[in-house]
Amino acid sequence: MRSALLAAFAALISGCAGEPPDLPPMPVVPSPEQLRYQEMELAGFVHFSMNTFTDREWGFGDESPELLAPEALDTDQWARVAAEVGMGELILTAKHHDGFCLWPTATTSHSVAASPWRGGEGDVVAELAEAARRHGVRVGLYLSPWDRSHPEYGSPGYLAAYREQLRELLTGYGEITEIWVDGANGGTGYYGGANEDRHIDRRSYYGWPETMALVKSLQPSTLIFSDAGPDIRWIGNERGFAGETNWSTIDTEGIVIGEADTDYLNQGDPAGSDWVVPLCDTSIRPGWFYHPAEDDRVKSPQELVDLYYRSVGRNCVLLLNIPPDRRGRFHENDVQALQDLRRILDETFAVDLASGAEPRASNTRLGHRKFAPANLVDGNPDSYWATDDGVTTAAVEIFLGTEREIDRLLLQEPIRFGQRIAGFSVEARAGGDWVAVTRGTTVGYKRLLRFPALRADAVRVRIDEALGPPALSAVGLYKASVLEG
Ligand code: FUL
Repeated sequence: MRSALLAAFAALISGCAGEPPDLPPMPVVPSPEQLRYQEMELAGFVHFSMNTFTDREWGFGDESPELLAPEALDTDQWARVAAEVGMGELILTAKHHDGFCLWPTATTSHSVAASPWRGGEGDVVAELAEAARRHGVRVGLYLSPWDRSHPEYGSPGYLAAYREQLRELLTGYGEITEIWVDGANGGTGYYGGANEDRHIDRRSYYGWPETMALVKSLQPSTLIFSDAGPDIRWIGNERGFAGETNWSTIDTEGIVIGEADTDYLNQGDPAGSDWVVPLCDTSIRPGWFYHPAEDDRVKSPQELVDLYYRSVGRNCVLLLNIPPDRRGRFHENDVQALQDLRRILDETFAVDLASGAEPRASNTRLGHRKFAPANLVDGNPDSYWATDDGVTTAAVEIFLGTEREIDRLLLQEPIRFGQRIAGFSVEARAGGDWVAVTRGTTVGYKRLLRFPALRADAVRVRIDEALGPPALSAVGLYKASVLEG
């Protein structure tokens, strides 16, 4: 009875006072699927196909299906390792440039159905999809537009086959969260025995608007990756890092897949009219496919951690390629490096020294607790601090109560309302004096900054420039694991 009365009273108060509306969104914001994708942070790329067995990076298209002979394909190991490392999705090369299809397609005889592997009954896409779902990992597929095996590549007949391949993949394997459209295109190839050089007009040949509409009609929530989005964009290099300035917005109109301005993709565009999640792709080894000679050239855990800061820590998702070997398993060296990466990140980010600290802000929207700086350190990703309309510079201060050693700073914007911050600087109070620590431009979903360790009892983040009233959902302070090196 008493609690019912209290609840009624609380309802009355909040009805009178009125919870203020959320921060008005910027004109361009992410879709719920894009938000979910960005929050995933880490995904795994799986380059596995004919090239695994021929020791090549780009097959010509004349490889015999008999060459596909994994001794012990273990997609369960791929998915288990991905889940342990914190990857939310695995993207498989269902078809690379050589045209060999890892599923029994009706569009070409150049597929697993023509291979003696599993007696011609094999289906790598199905095996991966089942394993990934067992481990709570989502499934994306890479389907190369360039096809060096197909006799009709370059004419409309191939385009029909390519679309049919998409239809098979998006109707036969459950939920596919991403379709990956690569930019490499045209040139020499087998092309059904023609053995010639074929070039297509990248602007028109694939009829991308219709092809992408087909994907969406088959699975509306599938996200499409390409140089030009529409949902996820290439970061402009294959070394896996974003610009220090990185806007999630770009103008996709006019971008031709395979001919994009890589600097534009690397940094994004504050005036862009499309929200396109930036994705950093790179391989854990020099090549995308497995080569025995690269077993000792796996990136070190420290190199991977550095990549994490330069991708996830710069408002990107990191898509890290782990090429299965000829057994059909991730190699032990790769698995070790991934496990060490996870361990180091867990150690560095285990203790947020800002958690529960006392924050202050130069301005709080409407002076209301809904936008209070306490939201920066409450561990709740949905709560946020924001300023009043018309305010584009502000400062937040975090008082730790006692001096702590720090060398990492995390900032996050509540990007469901858009991306706003364009410039910020950071100071720390060390021995009673405020000293400059670091500065940056964009924040976005997540910004991580590294700086030499110092002892401080307070940190100030000044927002020096923003496209609208600035907002932050988190400020975190950490001392890096000694294993970061
Ligand atoms: C490139 C391709 O040519 C490589 O083989 C690889 O698949 C990489 C992810 O994209 O453009």
